[in-house]
Amino acid sequence: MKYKSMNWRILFFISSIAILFSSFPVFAQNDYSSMERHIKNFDFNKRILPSMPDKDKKIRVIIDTDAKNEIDDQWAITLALLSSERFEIEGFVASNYDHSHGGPSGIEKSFQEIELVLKIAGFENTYQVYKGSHPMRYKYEPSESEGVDFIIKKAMESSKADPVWVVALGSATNLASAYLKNPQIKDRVVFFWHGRTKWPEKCWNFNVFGDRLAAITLFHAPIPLVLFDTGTYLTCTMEESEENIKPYGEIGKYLHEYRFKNPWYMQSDKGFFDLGDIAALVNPEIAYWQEVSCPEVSPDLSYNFKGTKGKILRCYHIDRDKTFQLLYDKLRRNYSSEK
Ligand SMILES: [Ca+2]
Repeated sequence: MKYKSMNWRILFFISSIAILFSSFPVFAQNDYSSMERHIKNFDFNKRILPSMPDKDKKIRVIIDTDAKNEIDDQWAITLALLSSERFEIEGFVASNYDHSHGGPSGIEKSFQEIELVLKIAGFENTYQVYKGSHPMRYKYEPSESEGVDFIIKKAMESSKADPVWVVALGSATNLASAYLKNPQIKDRVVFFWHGRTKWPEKCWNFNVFGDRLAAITLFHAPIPLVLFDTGTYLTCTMEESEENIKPYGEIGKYLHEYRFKNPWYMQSDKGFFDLGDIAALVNPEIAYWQEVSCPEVSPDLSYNFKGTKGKILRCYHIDRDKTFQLLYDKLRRNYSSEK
């Protein structure tokens, strides 16, 4: 009887210890520390340097966009939708953005805007749209969301020979988080990110400010990266969009008339930055590319070229007229009968 009572006490003691440990994030901390070691100890000579596939080759893309941020993402999404000869679109992820009408509600607004553009352009219920994550809290901790899980899922279905291209037109949160949650994706993806930074001085742009930790992760982790780093001059006058955008379908009308929502959107020096990313992907021949040493990014966002992070591909210029012409031609071809 005495022994039986002792056994129960021992069992109770062991159970209590197990419960105590399971209530602390011991393993999460180990994951966090091992991720830091994993990145710091990686041989960056082995970082995959992406190359742009010939324009005749089809590529699978996920489009990650802060669609409601301002005005250019809607134009970019439309060009992507009308480029089925180039893109097999796997789906969309709505990303965060941080200004007065975004912040905590930015992801939901981006999600609604993607759905709206798909509907107006005639692609309702054609593609999956997922909500992305709020900005990261810590350097090596992924910010979780269904959008991040979708990127991981599609990446793990892909291969080194046929990677999925994750095209990010907003902050880098979902890309960085997908990598941090499952580093195995690095051999199965190409991350194509709209940086438009102050190269070679500073990693300085609205998309960087939206999630600095995520932006820095794209440079510091062994991810195949294309940095779209140009496009400020991708401007379009009201007269030009009235002639070449507005007449073509409901979507053309929407894209043009959206400009009336804000005096800034109507200005002739307003850039349609993200249109450049999609145009460069549709036809890499209208853009200019360079293989560059990947810099480290300091906490003050200055670039430091130490030769420690391998190489990335950088788009440093794109032809303005050819960029817009791609969209104009496709709108005309697809919606002329609705004129
Ligand atoms: Ca954007």
